[in-house]
Amino acid sequence: MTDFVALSLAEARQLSISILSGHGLAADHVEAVTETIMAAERDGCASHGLYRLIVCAHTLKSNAVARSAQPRLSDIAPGLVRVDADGGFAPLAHRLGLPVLLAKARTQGIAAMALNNCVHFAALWPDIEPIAVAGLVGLACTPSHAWVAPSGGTEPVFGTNPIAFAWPRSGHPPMVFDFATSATARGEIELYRRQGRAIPDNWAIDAGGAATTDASAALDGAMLTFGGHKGSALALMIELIAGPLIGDLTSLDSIAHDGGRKASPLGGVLILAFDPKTLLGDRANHHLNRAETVFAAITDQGARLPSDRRYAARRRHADGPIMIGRGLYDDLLALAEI
Ligand code: NDP
Ligand code: PYC
Repeated sequence: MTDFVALSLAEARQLSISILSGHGLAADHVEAVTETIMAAERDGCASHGLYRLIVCAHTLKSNAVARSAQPRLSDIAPGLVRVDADGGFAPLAHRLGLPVLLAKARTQGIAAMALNNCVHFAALWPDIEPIAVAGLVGLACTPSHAWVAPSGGTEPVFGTNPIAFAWPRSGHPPMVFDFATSATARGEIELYRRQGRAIPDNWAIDAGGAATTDASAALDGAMLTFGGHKGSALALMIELIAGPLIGDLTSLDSIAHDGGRKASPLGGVLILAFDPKTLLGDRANHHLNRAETVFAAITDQGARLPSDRRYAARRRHADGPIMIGRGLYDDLLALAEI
């Protein structure tokens, strides 16, 4: 049975700050990365919560991220903003660009932000939930490293390429979904490996191309897309629109750039924002309310909306501790003492 350690959010935050600062990350990045990791831990996203500190520390030790990167914003068109992250972790670049993206979407109805040259180690929903909190609709995607075989193939081409979507709701937190286009996130398989657990046999193939339930063999082989050719096509789209379309790396480019260091991926993120008020004028609220009919038709039959589990975890952690496995806690303490 796993032994758990209870941490307050303040203790967990301090652990993150100690680890990231101790690995030489500049203070403004430490703060932004910590906020992203804490949001995931608070919302019960284990693969991208405190566990990510191990990944970020490894990325820092591998010199695969710029420790003092200075993101630069370019206002390239009425509906387009670009932020060059300068090879740093993505959250600070996102923070710089988000207000400009929102302002552009409000005047143009639709706007896009390209985050370029960034190390994206995180869950994607924190990038777009604030768009829906501001009353707009958000969509984001990013390639990663070539770990995933296309449907019908056996060699990795795609990243785990997440896609996230956020919809504003009156009187409720936004409806947000966010998932990898692989059968699961790579971080999830890494957690199975840490816990010595077998993975489902439809997540990955081993290096010889055979289905495997061994997490290590899966990580050394090729992950599979979700939904066969459908997930494969979505993964391909993400390679294209958050890679070449915004002048950034594909997952094949990113893993080649990594050169075996096994650090977090380098590349771009494409974020779109739509403003219902600009698109629909006085009819915006009427049409947004029509979405509520769809949500009710889902929940009234006992199904749940994406993000409901996350918000429940957020409420639980508002006045209670987070629980992390003893093994992870010990590994994090060791990293904090470096
Ligand atoms: P999952 O397969 O667990 O899917 C998660 C999404 O599906 C969430 O929006 C979740 O909502 C929703 N969901 C799950 N079960 C249900 C259900 N029964 N009914 C309705 N909705 C449901 O996630 P993945 O393993 O694919 O991805 C995990 C994370 O990894 C994501 O946050 C993703 O961004 C991140 N990632 C990041 C990458 C990067 O390059 N930066 C690469 C790949 C993944 P809820 O949260 O409420 O459960
Ligand atoms: O879990 O697949 C993943 C992932 C890649 C980059 C960040 N997370």
